[in-house]
Amino acid sequence: MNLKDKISSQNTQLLQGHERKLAFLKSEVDVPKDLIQQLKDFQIAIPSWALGTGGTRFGRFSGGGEPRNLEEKIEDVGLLHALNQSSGAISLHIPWDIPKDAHQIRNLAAQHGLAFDAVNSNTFQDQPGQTHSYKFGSLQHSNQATRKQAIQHNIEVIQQGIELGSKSLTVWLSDGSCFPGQLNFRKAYQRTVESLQEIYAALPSDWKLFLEYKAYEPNFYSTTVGDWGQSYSMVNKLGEKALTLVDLGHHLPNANIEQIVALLLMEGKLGGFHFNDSKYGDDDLTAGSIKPYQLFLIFNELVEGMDARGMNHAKDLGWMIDASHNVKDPLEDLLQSVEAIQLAYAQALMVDRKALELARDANDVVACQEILQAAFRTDLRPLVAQARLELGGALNPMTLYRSENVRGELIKIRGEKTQATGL
Ligand code: RM4
Ligand code: MN
Ligand code: MN
Repeated sequence: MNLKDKISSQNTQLLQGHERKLAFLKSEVDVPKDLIQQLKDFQIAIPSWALGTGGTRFGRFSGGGEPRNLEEKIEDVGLLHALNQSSGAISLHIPWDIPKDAHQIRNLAAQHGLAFDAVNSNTFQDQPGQTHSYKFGSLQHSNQATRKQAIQHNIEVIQQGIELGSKSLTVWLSDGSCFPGQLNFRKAYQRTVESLQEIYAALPSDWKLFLEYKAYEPNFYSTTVGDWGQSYSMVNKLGEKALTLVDLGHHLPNANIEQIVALLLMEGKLGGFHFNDSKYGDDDLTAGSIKPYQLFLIFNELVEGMDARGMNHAKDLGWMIDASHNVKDPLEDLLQSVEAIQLAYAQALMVDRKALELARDANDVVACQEILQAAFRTDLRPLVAQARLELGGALNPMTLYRSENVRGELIKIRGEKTQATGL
């Protein structure tokens, strides 16, 4: 039996229970009439570097059956998409994943219903045969030839992306310093902007450049694009195709990410997201696993802010997961993340915005909390399942993945000892 048949046979078995839960939910709350369609339109890109087991500097414990090449990574994302119909794009990190034959890779992805999301450059590691080292930075480097090399790499990544049909470049820099005194902050900033300007000049007219910030790691004293303010001031200097990218794990503890998102959106400078969750720093844990309320609050601002600007929820921002799976099966982890993101989005769509604005105007703080939490605490899983069902996905992707022993089958084909490129 192929996967499609397995999905429909599971759906037949689960249908009655699902319909009962959905009918109950609809009898309890008003579901906006476009909500299911909005969920169906919302696709979340999967990073090519998160399909294998992740590690820390202390070790890496593979679960086996990891994709051995780009083709197998595309198959994995295709599998996720077949199950949830919401992972319809893959994002490549170059040079971890360089398509040998872009045409053939594009066709393979299309067979799985996948598009290519942002391409990501890598100037945080030295590559074999590279002339200049990035040990002391890339776009900020004191040596002009090193900067040139890093700029050239980004331009090459854009060219790879054009062949794949990508429409955006994500730049994340590890540039910064590890000790006080090491860096002239002003010069590092200016060099970085000048380097980014050269990259920006190579961007096709219908492309976007996302500049991702991160507070620390691998540099531990300063990071040259360390927070949203630094990214925002740089993208403003570059031009309208340059936007800030928010990775949820890249803030200092307790940062109010929802407020950052609201303001960047208001200024027209929010480009996209890297979803994950964290307890401490860039932990790259499953989205919604630690702070699901924060994820909802972020989506609450996103929905409000995008509607205020008349934006298309599904298309006008880049939606991507950026995670690392150290103890879970990567595919199971990604299924959980996608579902958590969809749930947070659905909850945000359920917020009674008129009532919330009235309560705000009346300074009725209690009512404001009641309204938000009414949406957050309602179990909306039947709505997400319904969207999947209507798209031909599985009512319960996780149980199907497990009952069909998908990982076991992948291990049979790929082996126990495979190691995917990536984190
Ligand atoms: C960074 C950042 C980037 C990702 C790399 C692998 O912390 O999140 O988006 O490309 O990790
Ligand atoms: Mn990221
Ligand atoms: Mn990160």
